[in-house]
Amino acid sequence: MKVSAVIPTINEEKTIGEVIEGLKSLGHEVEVIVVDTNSRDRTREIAEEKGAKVISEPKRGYGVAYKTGLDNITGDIAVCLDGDGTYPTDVVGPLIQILQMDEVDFISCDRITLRTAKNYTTLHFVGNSILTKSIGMLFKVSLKDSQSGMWVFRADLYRQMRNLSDGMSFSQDIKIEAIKLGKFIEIPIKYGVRITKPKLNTWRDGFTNLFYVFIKRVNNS
Ligand SMILES: Nc1nc2c(ncn2[C@@H]2O[C@H](COP(=O)(O)OP(=O)(O)OP(=O)(O)O)[C@@H](O)[C@H]2O)c(=O)[nH]1
Ligand SMILES: [Mg+2]
Repeated sequence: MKVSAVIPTINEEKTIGEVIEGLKSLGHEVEVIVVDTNSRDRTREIAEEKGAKVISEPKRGYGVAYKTGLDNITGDIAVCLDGDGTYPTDVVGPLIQILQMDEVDFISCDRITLRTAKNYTTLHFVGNSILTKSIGMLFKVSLKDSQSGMWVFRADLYRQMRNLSDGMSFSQDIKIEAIKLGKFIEIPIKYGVRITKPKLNTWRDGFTNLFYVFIKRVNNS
């Protein structure tokens, strides 16, 4: 069984090395693919030094980067997470075990259950709750964290997914598709504090994601 990790990056030189090291020390055969969009720092060089394959994706978009990365994986199990060091790599091994044992197809890591005021601001919590509840109502699903950016899943499931956004709303779309196509669960994880500048724009991306919840609902009907 082979594991493929995909990490989208823009200027993550401070943290990308530790994320790759964490994934490489899991004890599985792990292919790490970093999809980089025009970083002006040493992200690409560091990723290569740490043994990742770097794909340059000049077109901006979190979803664009993930589609490019996931189209290139060769493993049976995909692991996706940020390059900013906020998601824990040490839980990936157990998550893979759960995926194998329980015949689960898609695990999304939930940051809300164990959130603290420090790692998840009230503003983000309120925005996330509005999005998560809207998705819950429109798709009749029960979710804790619709915006989590860490997932472990069967690569085959991804190949069946349709209508995934190019922007930040890729994150909610991939969960909606996974719930539709397979056995989906959420597992609480401890989220870290971002030490560098986020690419996410809270208000712009919050409203855009809400808009795309409705677009997804129309596309799925
Ligand atoms: N290749 C690529 N990577 C991106 C793009 N936008 C964001 N990223 C990366 O995707 C990951 C998620 O972006 P973040 O800025 O951390 O967004 P977030 O996790 O929702 O928000 P924070 O809470 O601020 O961390 C990071 O590793 C970014 O570097 C993009 O357009 N292209
Ligand atoms: Mg992040």
